[in-house]
Amino acid sequence: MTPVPQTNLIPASTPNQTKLKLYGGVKTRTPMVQWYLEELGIAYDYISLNISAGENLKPEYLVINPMGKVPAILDGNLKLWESGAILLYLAEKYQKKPTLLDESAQVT
Ligand SMILES: N[C@@H](CCC(=O)N[C@@H](CS)C(=O)NCC(=O)O)C(=O)O
Repeated sequence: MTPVPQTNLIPASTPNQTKLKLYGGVKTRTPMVQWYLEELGIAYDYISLNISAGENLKPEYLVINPMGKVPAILDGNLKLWESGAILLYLAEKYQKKPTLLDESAQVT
């Protein structure tokens, strides 16, 4: 997937009309989330931050994740970080999470 340019980290258009945005970087935990998005077949834009250059600590990214870490997603108005939380959110949103507690415990 081709990364989109860094200039506008938050899309100018109405968030609800935009594709999910995945913010990540090389040699990070981003591929876990990217893999799951691909598995689910969800359209998304990948914004690759240069962690070595400190792009994750710039104010425009801290609006997405005040902790300055990747991965993070912007889904509509929702800003979410922590790879595990993102995976659970996606599983619940796309109804891939088991409803039975004992089954759910196997994947969480
Ligand atoms: N527990 C977090 C860890 C996030 C994290 O530490 N990300 C690293 C890359 S894997 C990061 O953003 N490092 C950049 C920095 O600390 O400046 C998760 O699973 O998402």
